[in-house]
Amino acid sequence: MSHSHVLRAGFAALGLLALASSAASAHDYKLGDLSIGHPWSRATPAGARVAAGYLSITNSGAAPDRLVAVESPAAARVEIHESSEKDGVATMRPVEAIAVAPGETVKLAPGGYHLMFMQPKVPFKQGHRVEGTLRFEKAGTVAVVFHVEGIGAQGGGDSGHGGHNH
Ligand SMILES: [Cu+2]
Repeated sequence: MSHSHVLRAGFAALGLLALASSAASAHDYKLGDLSIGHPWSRATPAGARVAAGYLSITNSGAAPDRLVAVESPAAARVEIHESSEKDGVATMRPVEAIAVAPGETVKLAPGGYHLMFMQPKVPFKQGHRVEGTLRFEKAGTVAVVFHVEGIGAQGGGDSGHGGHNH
């Protein structure tokens, strides 16, 4: 077994896949009437106690659903947060769930709803793949992979400037 295989096995045990994915996969997920678009995260500085997670949820069905829980082997736990700004101060608080109405797309993005990986087991580095499981009240669970982008990333994979090629 080569050194790099040993390293990969270690990352996999933490839910972090250090593999280069094949180019330009669509990177979205289907669960019943829900589609999950482009889960991504931001690289964290060494010693960071939290890492963020972002994605979009589209409900093409006729009934509302709610994202109620997220799990990941890469962190002690994952919380659902909402950021807001009050008097020029950015704050965030945990929320119990994120509702997605029929026909609606909800984006988890910097400055709004996001997932918070609490106590990541290793720093998230650009190029890492972080496994997670999303649990919806009605649709059930779906496994997704978060692509870790650079520290300054704003989620360019959805905005169409050159596409998402890692
Ligand atoms: Cu947060």
